[in-house]
Amino acid sequence: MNLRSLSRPTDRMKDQPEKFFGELFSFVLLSLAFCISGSSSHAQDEAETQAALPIWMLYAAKTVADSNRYFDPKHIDLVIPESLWESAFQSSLELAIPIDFNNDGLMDLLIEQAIAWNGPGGTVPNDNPDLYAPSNVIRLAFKQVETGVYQLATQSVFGEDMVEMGDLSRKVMTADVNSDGFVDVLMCLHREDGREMSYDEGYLNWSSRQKVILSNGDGTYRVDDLGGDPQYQHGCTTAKMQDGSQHIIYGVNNSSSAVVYRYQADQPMSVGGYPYLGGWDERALSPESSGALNYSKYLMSNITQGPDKGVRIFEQIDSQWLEYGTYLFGENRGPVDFINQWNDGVQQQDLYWYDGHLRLSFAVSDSCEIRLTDTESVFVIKLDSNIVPENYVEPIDMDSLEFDQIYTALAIRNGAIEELNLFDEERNYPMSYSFVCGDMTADGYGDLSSIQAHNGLPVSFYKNDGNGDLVRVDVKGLEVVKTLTVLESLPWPERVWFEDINGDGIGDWLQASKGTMRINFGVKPQ
Ligand SMILES: [Ca+2]
Ligand SMILES: [Ca+2]
Ligand SMILES: [Ca+2]
Ligand SMILES: [Ca+2]
Repeated sequence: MNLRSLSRPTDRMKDQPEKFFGELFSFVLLSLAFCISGSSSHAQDEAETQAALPIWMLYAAKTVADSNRYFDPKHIDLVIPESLWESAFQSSLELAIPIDFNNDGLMDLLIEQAIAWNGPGGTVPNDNPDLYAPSNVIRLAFKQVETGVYQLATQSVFGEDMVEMGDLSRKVMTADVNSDGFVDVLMCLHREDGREMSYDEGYLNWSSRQKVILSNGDGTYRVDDLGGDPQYQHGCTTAKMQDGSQHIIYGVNNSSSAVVYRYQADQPMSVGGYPYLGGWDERALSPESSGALNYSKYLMSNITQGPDKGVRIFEQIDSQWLEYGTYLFGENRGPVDFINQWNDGVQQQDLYWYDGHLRLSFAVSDSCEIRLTDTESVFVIKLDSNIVPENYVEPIDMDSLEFDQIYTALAIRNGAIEELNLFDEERNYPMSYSFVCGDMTADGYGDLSSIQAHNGLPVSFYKNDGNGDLVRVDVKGLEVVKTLTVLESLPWPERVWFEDINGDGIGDWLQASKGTMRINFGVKPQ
C-alpha cells in the first residue's frame, strides 16, 4: 500500500497545535454562532472570495440565465475566520455527516473539522510521550431547527462544546448499533495526520482506538470506546446480522480474525469467531431489497496479503460469514525494482497489468455500495495505481509516474461475482481521489458523485437511471466551482462534493475551503 500518498505530510507544519487550540476553539464557536444563520448570501461573501467574483454572484447570474437550475441560491456558510489560518493553516472540513439526532424528521449535521494537521511527527522528531493523545480534530453538532436553518447544538447533544474523540475519520457510516431507534455513527479512526510519525524510524503508531458516537436513547449522544487495543483502521464497517444484532467490524491485517463488537444492554461486547479480514477496506452490503431481506447478506474485504489484488466476499448464513468467493483485478507480472523519495535505496514491488497499463502500487483503495435496482445493491470499488510506461527501466522512479484511479463495480449474480461496467465515461471525466455513494435524486436508487479537489475539474455525478446503469450527468452549478478563499500555497484540501445533507433526497453541493463549508441546497431538477 502506498500509505504515504494518503497521509499528505508537509514540511510546512511547524507549530505545536496545543499553542493555539484553546484560542482557536473560542473563535470557531464565535464565528459559527454568527455565520450559521440559514440566511441568503450575504456581504461576507465578498471578503471571503477576495479577488474572485463572489460565488453567489456567479451562481445568481447563472440561475437567472438558466431556469433549469439545480440549486437554491440560498445557502449557509460555516466559517472559521481567516485570521486563524496563520496558525491553523491546515484547517479543513473533513466530513459533513447527515444524522437526525432527535428523530424529529429534520436531518441534522455532525461536522468533523481538522483544525490542524500538525504535531510532533512530520519533519521534526516524535517527542510526544502520549502516543494516543487526542488529535486536533473536533466534531460539532448542528441541529436543523427549521427547513434550511441550522444551529450549533454540540452542547445540547453531547453535553460539551466540542466532541474530542481523537483522530481523523478515514470512513464514516451510520447505523443504529445499540437498537434504540436513534442512529449512531461509526468512524474508522486513523492517525495519518503527521502527529505520530517519525520519518527517521518509519511510520510509527498509526493505530487508533475503536470508538463510536452512540445515542443515549433520548436524543443526546456520547462517545463510546469499544474497549479494544488501538489498531490501524483504514476501514471498518457495520453489518446487520440475521440474529437481529448489528456488528461493528474492524479487519486486522496481521491477525487471523477480525475484531468485532455488538451492543448488548447498551454495553459493547466482543464478538468472536470472525474470519480474517484484511483491514484496509471492509463493507457489508445492504439487503437485496428492503422487503426481501432485513440483514446484510454479503461482506466484502480487501485482499491485503499475498500476490493477488482484489476482494474476498463472504455470505451470511445463520449469522455466520462463510466465504463466497474472491474477485481479482489485474495480472501479476512479478517484482520490479523501484525508488521513491520516501525511502533510501532500491525497493521491490510486484508489477501488475490491468486496464491496458502496467501498474505499481496497485491496490483496492476504497469502496462504497449503491442500490442499483429494486432487487440489487452492488459494491463500487476504487483501484489506485501508478502507471508504468511499457519501456520502463529499473529501478523505476515511482515519483515520476502518473497516479491513476479507476472506478468499477462488483455484483453478485447467478452464483458468481461479476464486474460491471458502470462508469464508461470515467476515463474522460476522472473522479479524483474520493467519492460519495447515496441517493441524490430522491428516486430510491443509489447515485455516485466525486469529492473533488479544487483543481479545475468538475465534480463527477453519476445518476442511476433505474434500469441498472449509471449515467454521467452535468449538474448545473457544479461547473463553476471556485475556491471560496484563495490560498495558492495550499491547494489541498480545498474541495467540493455532492451529497444529500438535509435529507430531502436531493443532492446538495458542498464547498469546503480552509475553515469554511458552504452548503448549497439542491432543488428538484425542473
Ligand atoms: Ca433532527
Ligand atoms: Ca442507536
Ligand atoms: Ca437516485
Ligand atoms: Ca438535499
